[in-house]
Amino acid sequence: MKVVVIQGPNLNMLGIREQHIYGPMKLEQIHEQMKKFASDNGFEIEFFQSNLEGEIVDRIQECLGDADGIIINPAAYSHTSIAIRDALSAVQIPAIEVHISNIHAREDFRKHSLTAEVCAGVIAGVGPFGYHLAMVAMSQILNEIRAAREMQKQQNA
Ligand code: CA2
Repeated sequence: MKVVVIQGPNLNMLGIREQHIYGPMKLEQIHEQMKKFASDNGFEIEFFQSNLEGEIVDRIQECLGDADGIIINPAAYSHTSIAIRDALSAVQIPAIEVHISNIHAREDFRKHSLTAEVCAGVIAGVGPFGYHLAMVAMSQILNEIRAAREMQKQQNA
């Protein structure tokens, strides 16, 4: 089974600027930890970061028929992008949204996420550890999907 991790605009700057908000960890370090979790738990993982809304929409669409789960931090697009929300909704692949900061404790414009409403779950405010929690949640979801497929196979046999 495969999980695709999608990182939105400016997250490539993690660990370089604004460490008081987002901490000292670089995106590559976060991804290394996720890679280890995936290999320990027997699933494939791919990473994608873009600063462009359309590229994120394209990457979500490419998940169709290819990925079993999506972990996404749409960053600022969480609060503005109907296009990313529609793409997540269209592919019907379980997605977990991650926010490093607690968006509910920040400016009003960050408190609402258009994309979170079409995700299976949301994790916010626990720093980069949120990506680990998303992996734990996703592996649970994938196990449930696997078990449901097995059951279906047995019923069809
Ligand atoms: O808390 C999060 O993960 C956010 O998705 C991060 C976004 C922000 O617009 C959302 O409201 C909450 C911003 C990502 C920008 O990341 C930077 C990292 C280092 C330096 C500058 C920006």
